[in-house]
Amino acid sequence: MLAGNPANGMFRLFGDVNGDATVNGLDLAAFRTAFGTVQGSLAYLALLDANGDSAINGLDLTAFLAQHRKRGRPDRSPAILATAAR
Ligand SMILES: [Ca+2]
Ligand SMILES: [Ca+2]
Repeated sequence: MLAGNPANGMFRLFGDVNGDATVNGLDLAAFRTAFGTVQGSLAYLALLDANGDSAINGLDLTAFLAQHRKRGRPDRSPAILATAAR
């Protein structure tokens, strides 16, 4: 399996549930749904389990909030988009 990283475009920012390369309110809503679940629960999302302990809890919330409002792909930064629009 090919490992994800920014260079091959397969990198996903932690907390980016919907894959739009930004961690924002939409992802927070998904996090809230998964919060308090454990592996095996329908609402459990492994990609939100920051520390890999098979539970989505406060430790993962701390990691999620650290990512909030971050963008995952440098080529989508506003400065690059402004340059491309010229
Ligand atoms: Ca997102
Ligand atoms: Ca966890």
